Amino acid sequence: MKDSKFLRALDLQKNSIPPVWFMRQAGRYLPEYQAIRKNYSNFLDMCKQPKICAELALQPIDRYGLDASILFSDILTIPDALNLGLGFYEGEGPKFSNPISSPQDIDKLMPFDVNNLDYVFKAVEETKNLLPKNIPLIGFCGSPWTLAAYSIEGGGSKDFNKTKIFMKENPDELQKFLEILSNACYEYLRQQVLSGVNALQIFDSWADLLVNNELNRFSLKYTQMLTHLLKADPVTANIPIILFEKSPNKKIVDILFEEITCASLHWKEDIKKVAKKLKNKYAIQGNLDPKILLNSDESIWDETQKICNVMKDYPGFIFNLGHGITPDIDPCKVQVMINAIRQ
Ligand code: 1CP
Repeated sequence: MKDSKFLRALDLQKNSIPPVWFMRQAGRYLPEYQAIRKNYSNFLDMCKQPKICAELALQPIDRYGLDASILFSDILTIPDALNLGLGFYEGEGPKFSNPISSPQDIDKLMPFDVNNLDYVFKAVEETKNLLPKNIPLIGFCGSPWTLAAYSIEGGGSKDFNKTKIFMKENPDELQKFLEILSNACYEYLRQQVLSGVNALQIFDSWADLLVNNELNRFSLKYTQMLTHLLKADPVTANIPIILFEKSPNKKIVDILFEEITCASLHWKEDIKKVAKKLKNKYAIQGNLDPKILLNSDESIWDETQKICNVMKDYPGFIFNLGHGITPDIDPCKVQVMINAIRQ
């Protein structure tokens, strides 16, 4: 794909106008998404319809002319494929009917079969068919740690207390589970690449639950196991990898490792400081605080331009939010941000 500003940035090249896409760009803040979503009581049933997923992935591309598309799916498809029984029902987040409650549950897990996620790979193919030829598609997965946290907790949570207790009481079994998840993520991403994705993003959305050496021991070690597998495989070796760590207790510059192409910065990171350390080594994606999109147009314009100005000479900059967009954002405010980037 020759004409992609996004892929050029991942190749550490400068673009006169930075490419832009944003985390959770398809989803609940868009009325066109809600119009389709209302036909499904369980969100996962919608994710299992490849043609619908393709249509949803295209919605923000059609509306805003973004420079990259992200597969419409969810990170929790892997624990669902391990038979943990995922459902998303009215007014609730994700819930597992069969969570990991004890070390025995890990021993009893059925082997991961990537074919159970065929609906995702079909969604990749359908999305590629609809996308303009110069717009790349990003595939993704959750980090092994983040997937383990949801699997043990049985769904979303403010504090993930069950997970923290499980980690303290059963660290060896947890590591066994993390290894299973690392291999599953590898097979999952490999198949996404075979189906047509052009880049990969790993979401470590619960990195901030881990303190001190726990971050290395339970998260980064397994993300790295995953990226080693990807780099050792000729199918995936040359696919750029973007890493998002949500507000880890360490700075991103102290966490990154060789296999990563691009750091997706959380909004709490100081992009100017990070850019100084990462220049010519890693691409950077980020990092407007999504809450800024609740402010006045002037404020959105100023904050967006601030980031663009800091990054204007950085080889490999991709404009993004510092975490996913939230359902309370007015889609018109997103347009203000995009205009400020492209002005
Ligand atoms: O009710 C609804 O309409 C479902 C809302 C929704 C959507 C639109 C969920 C449930 N998932 C998604 C799609 C999704 N999820 C995408 C593709 C859309 C896009 O980005 O354009 C992606 C990339 C994700 C990734 C995802 N899912 C993450 C990582 C990113 C992040 O925000 O940190 C996480 C943590 C999830 C879990 C999840 N799925 C859905 C919800 C509400 C949640 C969060 C649960 C929680 O912790 O409370």
